[in-house]
Amino acid sequence: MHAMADDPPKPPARPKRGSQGQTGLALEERVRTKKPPMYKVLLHNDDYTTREFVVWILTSVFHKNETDALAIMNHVHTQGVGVAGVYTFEVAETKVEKTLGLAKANEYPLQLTIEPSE
Ligand code: TYC
Repeated sequence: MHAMADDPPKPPARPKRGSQGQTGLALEERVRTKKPPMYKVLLHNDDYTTREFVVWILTSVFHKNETDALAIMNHVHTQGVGVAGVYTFEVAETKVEKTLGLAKANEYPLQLTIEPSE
């Protein structure tokens, strides 16, 4: 193609914008709008860990009240598995590590797993 002799000059390109419409904002100034992926910490039943220890884990590590802790423990005891909480991956990992450390220190075989939520 050949431009006409008197075609108007093109204006400068529009500034490229980010997903939030930002132009020159520093990374630190960008507003976090997207929710991070969330992960379920699953608690697994076994025949040796005491009910009392599981309730204590749920109150002290997972910050459940006594009523919720008892309900989760009973759910896991009868159904085999249950959700201790839903967190970002890093928080989920830390709670699993803390729980496994406490279980090992008390010689309980308590097991937990992490799985994506949704
Ligand atoms: N099944 C255990 C018992 O009868 C109690 C228990 C509940 C163990 C939940 C683990 O994640 C668990 N003592």
